[in-house]
Amino acid sequence: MITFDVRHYDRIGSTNDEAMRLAREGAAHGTIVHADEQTAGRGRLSRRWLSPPGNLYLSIVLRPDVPEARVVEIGFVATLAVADAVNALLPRRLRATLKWPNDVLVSGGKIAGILLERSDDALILGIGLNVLHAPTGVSYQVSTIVGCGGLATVDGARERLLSEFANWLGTWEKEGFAPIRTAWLARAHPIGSTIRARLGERFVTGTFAALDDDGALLLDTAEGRTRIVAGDVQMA
Ligand code: BT5
Repeated sequence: MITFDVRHYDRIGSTNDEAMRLAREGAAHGTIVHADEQTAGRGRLSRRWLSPPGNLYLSIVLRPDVPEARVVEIGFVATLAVADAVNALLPRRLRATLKWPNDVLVSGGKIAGILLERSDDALILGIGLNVLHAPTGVSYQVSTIVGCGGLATVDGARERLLSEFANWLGTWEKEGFAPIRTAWLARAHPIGSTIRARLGERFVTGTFAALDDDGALLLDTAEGRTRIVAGDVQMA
């Protein structure tokens, strides 16, 4: 079972950048950078992650013993951990739903973001979770734990998230991707949902057919079955 060594910072540029720096200095598997506030929080594809005080921002140094092709599976492990932590903190009538690949939504709003990056021989798993503060100026709907009627402090959310992550990571290490895939599907948009995906410069619309054995999205479109390995999708 992974053990965590949490390093806390009041304010930092990006916890992923600091975790990368520590990883280059040899930081161990399970080293965590947690900041109260980020001034240069990052999303995927150079997008910004708005990071005012009141939410959870952390990055975990991971040194898993798996081939490069399986690294993407860790994003799904993290997504499940976030979803289960969020569910534990929300009132029972509300549940987190997942959108491929790593979005966690509550009441249609994005409550968390996951950014998995490589740093030489380590992986850096960055997680942002909106606990108290819903940032404004975001182009789509945003949710927070407290805004959805949940009860949580940032430190309480961190403890819950890390315990869920340790459990799901242990399952993945022992049993591989199959149980992760099954659990992800149970919390995600149903098979048959209409999804619009960006493929480079163009968009395709199709119905969700399956999550492939390696985490790729399988869509049934007018052009036949399409396999999407990376990118953004919207529910149409
Ligand atoms: C993500 O990117 O969802 C990954 C975000 C990862 C953030 C964590 S925080 C700790 C660690 N350190 C970092 O520097 N980053 C990681 P993406 O799918 O590209 O979504 C980014 C988009 O989400 C932005 O373009 C905004 O529209 C929206 N957004 C920005 N801040 C948000 C927030 N706090 N809550 C919800 N949506 C937000």
